[in-house]
Amino acid sequence: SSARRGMEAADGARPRVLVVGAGLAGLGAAQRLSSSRAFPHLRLLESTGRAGGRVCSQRFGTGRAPRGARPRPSRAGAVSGGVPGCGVPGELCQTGGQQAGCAGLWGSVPVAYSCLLRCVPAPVIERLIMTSENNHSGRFLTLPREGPSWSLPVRDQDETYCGIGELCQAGGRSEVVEMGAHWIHGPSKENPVFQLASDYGLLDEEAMSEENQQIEVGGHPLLPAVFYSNAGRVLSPELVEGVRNLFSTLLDQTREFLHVPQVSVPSVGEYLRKEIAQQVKEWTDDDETKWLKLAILNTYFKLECCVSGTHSMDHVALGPFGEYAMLPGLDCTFPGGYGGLPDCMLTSLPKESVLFHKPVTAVRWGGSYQEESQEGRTFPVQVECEDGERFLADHVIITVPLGFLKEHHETFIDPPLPPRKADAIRQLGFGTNNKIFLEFEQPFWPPDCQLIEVVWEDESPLVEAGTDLQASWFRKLIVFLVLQPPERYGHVLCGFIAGKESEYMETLSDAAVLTALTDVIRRLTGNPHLAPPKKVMRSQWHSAPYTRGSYSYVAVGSSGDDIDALAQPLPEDAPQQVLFAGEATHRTFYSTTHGALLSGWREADRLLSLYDTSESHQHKPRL
Ligand code: 6YU
Repeated sequence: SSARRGMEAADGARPRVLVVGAGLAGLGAAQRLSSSRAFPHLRLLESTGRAGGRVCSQRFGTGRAPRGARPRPSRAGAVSGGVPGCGVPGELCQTGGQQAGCAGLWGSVPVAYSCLLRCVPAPVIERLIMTSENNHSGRFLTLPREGPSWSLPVRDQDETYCGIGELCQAGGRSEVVEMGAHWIHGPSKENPVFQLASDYGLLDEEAMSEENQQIEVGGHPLLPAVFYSNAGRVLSPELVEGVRNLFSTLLDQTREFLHVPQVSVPSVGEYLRKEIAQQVKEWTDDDETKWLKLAILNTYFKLECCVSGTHSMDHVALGPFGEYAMLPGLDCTFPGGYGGLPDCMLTSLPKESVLFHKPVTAVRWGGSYQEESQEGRTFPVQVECEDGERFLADHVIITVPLGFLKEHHETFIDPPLPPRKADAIRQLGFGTNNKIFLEFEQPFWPPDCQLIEVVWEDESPLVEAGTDLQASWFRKLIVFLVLQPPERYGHVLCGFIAGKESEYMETLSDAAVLTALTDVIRRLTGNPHLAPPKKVMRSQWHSAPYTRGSYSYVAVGSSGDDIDALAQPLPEDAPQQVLFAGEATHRTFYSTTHGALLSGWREADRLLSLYDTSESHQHKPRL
């Protein structure tokens, strides 16, 4: 009809928007824009084959064969009990098991089990079924998608499904571990990642409890820890506690320089060392205790490097350090994997709008580009991908990591970025923090221990560290989380290692990493015969070509103004053509998932307000 043709013509005239990168920033921007009718022409271009970016859940370990589980033939599919009952016995369920009532209900949300072995809220699955091309193969319903593929439903009526297909063959199973983001930092009302994850039913009851949301821990949750030293002894908890209190008092002081016009030293590291040098003079302990206290302090320096994602705290600017904001709430994890969040966000987007394996190589702006097929209409932006495909648009939201921009911004954006923005990219910090997962047959740590910290007794923050990476890279790995609960994970440690040592570790083979860490653990335990870990897996964020590191920090020589400069769209006057989002563009929540998500929403809102259609503001994400 002519009315329909009219509507199509009106649609054709609507703005075209491209989003580059399907991490939380890109997904957040796309989700918000796609919930508005003002933006029917939305494309999300992602370089890799999956959504999530630095949110990346994978499976690891063989765990324990759960009681009562019989080895079963491998099955690519997964089970949905429909309602009620996802068919996965509570003890096997990734979402917290019976306690959370997973046999069919997640809180009040019916759940099904996906091929990724995650519990997925039923509304998401319904959408998947609606939006995907259904394909029945045997008893499994496979829903093909670009990116993660979903296999669903068909419950084995007469058997109790063990849910862990192929892994059951080995008599064990693997569990979800996080290669990237681990916690929701500050899970409480103001945290949009917490809110969205709660809406999707991805969190357990404890994380969502009011009590949990009110706990304030200043970014450093206390877990029952054991401190091992390289001399093969366990350090006295009293000694460690005293040193920890000293370090956290000093660290709190470093956040007080925000509005101080002139700071006496440029970096957090130098400030801490200056204060420690003062304090040492007043210590009345014997020499051995003094050295031990300094060695423990050195462990805390390395831990802080992991938190800030930097090689050395000497690289982290003192003045702006207090600008990073912390939200209340005891940090929590996703029982079924952090990746459930980007997966859910992805399913809310029109399928054809998301293109995987589409690395963008050039963003041209300020031009006048024309589609061959559509004469007359011109677009200011042209985006070119590695495979040569070009997309024209009115606006592009760039959400690639700062590490990628540092390496490519000179050729990636044309005309080049104004000097103020290019300087911000150069000056802000973007370092590496990696994880190394180790699975043991038997734990060497006590049953109630959730954190293992490593102290090298011959080190001190007041003495320059060695620089021979090959000989000593493993000394930078100073903390292991014990993945909880052991009934679910078996005996798996997650080590954190930051800085150049972490980047060096990425160049080694799995076998070399395993050998080096076996040696370290034998030294820590004083047991030269301790069995090596049976499995190792690690992240390699610095080598990842579309990330080039882990997360941003405000480096010496930069400030929060650089973050704002990075976030500034181009051109400065509306209508803006090139917009910037991503964790490194959030002035107070940089380096976090909630910073990333908020930055994506911020840029989507910028475009929404540009067109300011009353119909366009329906921010509630679609499940
Ligand atoms: C958090 C946590 N967490 C551990 C580790 C890492 C990170 N973070 P993305 O990179 O996700 O997306 C960009 C996409 O663009 C990506 O998919 C690319 O493939 C794509 N792309 C790139 N180039 C492209 C091209 N050319 N064309 C097309 N596509 C392209 N955050 O909240 N809790 O526990 C941790 C942790 C090992 C690596 C983390 C954590 C950081 C988050 O993961 C990260 O910020 C967001 O996921 C980024 O989303 P995005 O969309 O911006 O980019 C005082 C003070 C101290 C400050 N620090 C406090 C500590 C906070 C950090 N804590 C970290 C701790 C851990 C363990």
